[in-house]
Amino acid sequence: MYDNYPSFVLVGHPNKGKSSIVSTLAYDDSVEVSDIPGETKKTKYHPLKVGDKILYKIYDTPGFENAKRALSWLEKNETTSREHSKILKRFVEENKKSSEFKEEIELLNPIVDGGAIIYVVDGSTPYKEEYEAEMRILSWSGNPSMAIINKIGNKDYTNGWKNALNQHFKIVREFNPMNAKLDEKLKLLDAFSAMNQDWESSIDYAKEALIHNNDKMFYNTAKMIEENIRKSITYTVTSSLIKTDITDKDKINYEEQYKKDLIRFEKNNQKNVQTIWGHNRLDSSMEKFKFSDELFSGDFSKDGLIKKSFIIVSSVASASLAGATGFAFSAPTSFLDFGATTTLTTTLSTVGGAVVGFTTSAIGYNKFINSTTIGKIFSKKRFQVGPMKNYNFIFILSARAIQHAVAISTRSHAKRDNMNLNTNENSAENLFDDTEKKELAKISVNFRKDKNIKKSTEKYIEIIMKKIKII
Ligand SMILES: Nc1nc2c(ncn2[C@@H]2O[C@H](COP(=O)(O)OP(=O)(O)OP(=O)(O)O)[C@@H](O)[C@H]2O)c(=O)[nH]1
Ligand SMILES: [Mg+2]
Repeated sequence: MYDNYPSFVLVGHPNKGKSSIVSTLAYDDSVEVSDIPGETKKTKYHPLKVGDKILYKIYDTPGFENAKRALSWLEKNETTSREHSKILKRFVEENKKSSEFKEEIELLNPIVDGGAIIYVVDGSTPYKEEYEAEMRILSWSGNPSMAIINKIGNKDYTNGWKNALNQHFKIVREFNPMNAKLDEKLKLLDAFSAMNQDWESSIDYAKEALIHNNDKMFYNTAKMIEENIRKSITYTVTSSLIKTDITDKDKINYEEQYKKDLIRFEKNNQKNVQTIWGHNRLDSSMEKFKFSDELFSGDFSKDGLIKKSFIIVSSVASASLAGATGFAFSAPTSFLDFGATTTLTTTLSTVGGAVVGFTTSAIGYNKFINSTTIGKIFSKKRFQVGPMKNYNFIFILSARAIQHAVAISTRSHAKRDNMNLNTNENSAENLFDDTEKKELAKISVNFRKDKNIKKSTEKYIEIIMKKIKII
């Protein structure tokens, strides 16, 4: 049945971390994990696939419920030990419909089909004789097998367990699904492959695929962060209506819109990064980005490169003569520094006769070009919030994205709690060295000016990769 790929079946007592181990090995946070014993009711498998090719399957099974009685059934029907695997098959066949051995049948199904046994125990609770029946039942299959000691609590009974497990299993390994890094997962796969030489090439290939996949996830994360940073740095909110007067209320609304959008972009980016890492169910939160003065008053530079005052709002306006020259020029725009408040400026664009009003940001970011013929009205106003001109913005946004990405990429898929990240805005100060700060400041300008985008993007991704790929 399992012709060219191995199947590994995680079995054991209820509540010992079988599903947690499956979760972390399969990079899947949808596996049912719970502190209530008996959470897993049905056997489920998780294939590791590269393209369409299955490299191995991992089975998550319910814990034993009636091991002692199941063993008596087997012993009652025992003929010779050579017949053990046949009798185990018969046990599964004949008790399929019984409610007494529901869990046993579920967990033995993939084993009688030839799956390798991975027996999971908790090293923080002592070995007791009741486990003996489970191990003996498993040995009746004659299948390749090994044991994993997962230390759930703080107490340590590992040595006692080792003594007992060594009687039944040639391979005994310690593994903690809550904090196992890639390296430890690869080592566990080596142990899997040691159960049967025929699986070596399949497992080697799987290991390579996991390493490759891991690199790819880091790259995709950095790319995702880059896209969001670029979008955020260049983002503007522009009034859609040209009015003669913009009230203070309007100004606040545009400003609020701008802030809300940036926060939304960041949240979306975090969701995307979580998806890259297979944390699809994770409910994460991060302290909100604060658009405070203090945040932007920090000086991140050694040589004044970044020491510039903060502008959240750039005034935008342009006047242009409609006609032969088209949008011949854009009027010089003043940049106003607002240390404390974010303010909107209004600008006037008047040209006698027919007026074409359009906006463009003075720093050359020309994405927003909107022309409206207004007829004979002489003066009209347009409002724009953004793009963020403060140099600190790229550091702070990047540091937040890095903090989140590291938390996600190191998070075990076995965890089921929410993730709440507290932020320390000053961490941006220490996260980057001087060279990186200069590079980031340059990248920030390039992004805003829509200049050297390819090179800036590559450089930015390189810096982010260096910061997130810490394992
Ligand atoms: N701290 C800690 N908790 C763990 C560890 N492994 C499992 N747990 C917790 O132990 C509980 C049981 O884990 P599961 O993975 O659901 O156990 P199971 O063996 O699949 O349980 P059943 O499906 O009920 O047989 C869950 O609350 C897990 O979060 C560990 O290594 N450390
Ligand atoms: Mg389970």
